[in-house]
Amino acid sequence: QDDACAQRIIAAKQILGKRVAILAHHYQRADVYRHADLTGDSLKLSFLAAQTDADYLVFCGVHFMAEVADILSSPDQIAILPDMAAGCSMADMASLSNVERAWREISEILNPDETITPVTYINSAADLKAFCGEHNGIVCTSSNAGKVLQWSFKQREKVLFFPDQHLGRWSGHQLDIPLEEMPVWNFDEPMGGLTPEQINKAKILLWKGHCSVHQMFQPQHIIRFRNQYPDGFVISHPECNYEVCKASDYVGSTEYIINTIAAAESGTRWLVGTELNLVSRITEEFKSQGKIVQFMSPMVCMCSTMARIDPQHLAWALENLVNGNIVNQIKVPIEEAKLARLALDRMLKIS
Ligand code: CIZ
Ligand code: SF4
Repeated sequence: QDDACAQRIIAAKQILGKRVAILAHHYQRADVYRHADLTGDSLKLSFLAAQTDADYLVFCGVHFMAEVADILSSPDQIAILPDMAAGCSMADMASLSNVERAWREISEILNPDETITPVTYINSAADLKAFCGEHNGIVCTSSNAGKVLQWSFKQREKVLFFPDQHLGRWSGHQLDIPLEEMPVWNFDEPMGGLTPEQINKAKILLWKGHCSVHQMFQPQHIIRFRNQYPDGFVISHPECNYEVCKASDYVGSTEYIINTIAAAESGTRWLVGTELNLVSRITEEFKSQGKIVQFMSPMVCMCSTMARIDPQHLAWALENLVNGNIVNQIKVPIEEAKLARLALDRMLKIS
């Protein structure tokens, strides 16, 4: 059955030719990833999407990535997400209404538009990127969060960082901001559950959001590895919690993780704290170079929402294109896209 599906995908691709580009994120499952024309992290994929002449960008990733591809590509290109249920649980932890409420509540004690730069991780809905565009804020990725924070502090004294508290905390820590100046804004409570003193003192207000995949990695996984392999290296994604990042030798985005291990010497051993599909793929890839790459957790940590993009959905979306039907198009409303583009362009300019 798997084979039959793969054959359908290959056949549809052959008919569509250069009219279609299949993009796959690093976290994508192997049976989908193998059909990709372009691969990378969300930002790299969006750039690649904007550069191709393909009419249809079939995005094998999650919803916010297809939105960014739609925003950055030309107006006549069409972004398609093979399964609309492929969301990002972290992105869902920040909604426009909750962020707007935070902005209103903060304005009871200080003028947020004069004192706060809103920064949204690329893992967020387009309307939040638009909010940042409108309020002189900016987007960041896991590759450029530090640079984006530095830019933000040049604009205003404070940052509201959403949705990922861990990326915000780690990036702030890298800039020597003390943890007590980075309180978490709990949107379930009035005033984020913070006192006016805490808000006044804060350099970064972190959002109560996290990645359900990366939260599974724990410091004891690293301790166990180091006891067993004292010469081994530990590399983690900044969506991991602070203790895990602190205990790692290297912390960075998926592109950074891949490039760092690629540049390492043969014979080295690596413990990697990020999504399982990516780690399994590079374990195989680097084996031939004599590098041992192992997954950080004893549990299976996969991005289950991204895994919804399976060969069946991909085949279905492609065959519809063959028949002249566009299914599951991701189209960000024009005004929202314009504002989101502002916040994205600010990031692209400094990174
Ligand atoms: O931006 C991306 O693609 C994500 C989700 C992670 C990363 O570090 O590349
Ligand atoms: Fe979202 Fe986590 Fe999946 Fe990344 S791994 S897309 S942050 S749920």
